[in-house]
Amino acid sequence: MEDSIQTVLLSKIQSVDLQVSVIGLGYVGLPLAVAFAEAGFYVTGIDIDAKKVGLIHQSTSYVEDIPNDRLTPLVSNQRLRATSDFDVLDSCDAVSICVPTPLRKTGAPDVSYILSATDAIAKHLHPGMIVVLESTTYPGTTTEIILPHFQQEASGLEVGKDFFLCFSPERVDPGRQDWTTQNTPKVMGGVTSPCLEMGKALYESVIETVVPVSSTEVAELTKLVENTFRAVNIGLANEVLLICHKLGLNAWEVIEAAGTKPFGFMKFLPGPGLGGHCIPIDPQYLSWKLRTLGYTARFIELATEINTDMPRYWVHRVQDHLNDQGKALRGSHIMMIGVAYKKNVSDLRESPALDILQLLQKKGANISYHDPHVPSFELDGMEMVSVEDLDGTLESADCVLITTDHDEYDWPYIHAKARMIVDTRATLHQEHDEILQYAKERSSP
Ligand code: SAJ
Repeated sequence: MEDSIQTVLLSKIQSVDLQVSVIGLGYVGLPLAVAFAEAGFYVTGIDIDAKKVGLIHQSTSYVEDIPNDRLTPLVSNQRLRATSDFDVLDSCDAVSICVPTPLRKTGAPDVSYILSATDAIAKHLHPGMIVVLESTTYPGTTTEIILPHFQQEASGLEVGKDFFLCFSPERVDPGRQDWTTQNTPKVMGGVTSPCLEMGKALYESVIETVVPVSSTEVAELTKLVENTFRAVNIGLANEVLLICHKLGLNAWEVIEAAGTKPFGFMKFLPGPGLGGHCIPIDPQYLSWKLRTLGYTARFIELATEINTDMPRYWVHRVQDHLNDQGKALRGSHIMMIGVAYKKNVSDLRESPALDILQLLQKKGANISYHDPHVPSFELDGMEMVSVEDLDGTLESADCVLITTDHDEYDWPYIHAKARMIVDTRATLHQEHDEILQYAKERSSP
């Protein structure tokens, strides 16, 4: 009797004789493609951006987590290739979708990239194919959007028998060295049990721990709960800052002291607001889905309100500091240290520093910035370039506003040089072990 499709697939996975494809070669897709290639699979990365395709062929990485020397051997021995041509899917056994899932201007999910990838795959869907969606999205996307499209375009194929469809959320934390694609546990849900079995077998050949769950909806919601947890707790940390401002206390000291509790507390710190293309966005996917079901996710709405308003809070702090010195914000020179959305990355997406910059400009301030990771950027038609002379600008600025605490900076030096500092990251605040040590010294008889 002819081997079943599942048996053939499992043996191809075990013998690392599978043609794997990854659609979307960004900060999630490229590391995943590299991980599959390093595990010995033949990987074809597909991206509509010809520039990315070209750079990969030159073994030139554009993703901070993947150095060029990890690409070179894979490209030269043809384990990893890249293309913009979706026809390669005809010869692929597995395809992972790692495309962006932004928000529309209305605040509703923009799943257009998932739809394009789904449409492209549907045209090449064939027996023995494993399809895994990794892009963060609302519960129901896999079974309500992808599956019906496949059933419509490839009606002769049965899910769980001829092809296998899963959801497995990405958990990449850009810039992180300790947790990588290979060693970060990966949640996996399948449309059917055979789907889960196939998806799990494929990913276990590359990722140390695959966590099976009972459905794609559970996997989709798991990711949103992870990031909503962060957004809500960052919102609480920001509200602690507002509370401490009212009480005349240092929020970082309070939170670091709370962080000395060895159980039952998880430290989050106040900041300039919520940046990145995940934490500010993903909870909106969940609250949008819940609104369609007539439910308001109040924690998400409240956290969004607090986090979104932080840039305005910090502009008022700059205004108050200048005012204390008899200076108006209008006409003052503000030097911003760091514009990326978080330390040690170059990503500007949703960066609160840009919101602060625009608010300050609207009030007539003259802005310059320095960021070693962002040599220049364009914002609403305005080109800005990182200043060359950091020292000189520190001394001449009416106020130095610290918005991104990159590790490269010598913070005591910057605090000493500046005439006035507003520090959204409390770059000189004591870490909790120092507070612990201080507490021990104070309490010793
Ligand atoms: N932030 C604070 N206070 C905090 C922590 C973060 O204000 O205590 C701010 C950051 O400055 C940044 C934003 O929140 O603007 C998001 O920070 P983040 O550390 O969550 O960074 P992301 O969005 O690059 O990465 C997150 C992952 N982060 C961590 O696990 C630490 C993780 O939640 C997801 O794997 C990833 O998004 C994703 O792709 O979903």
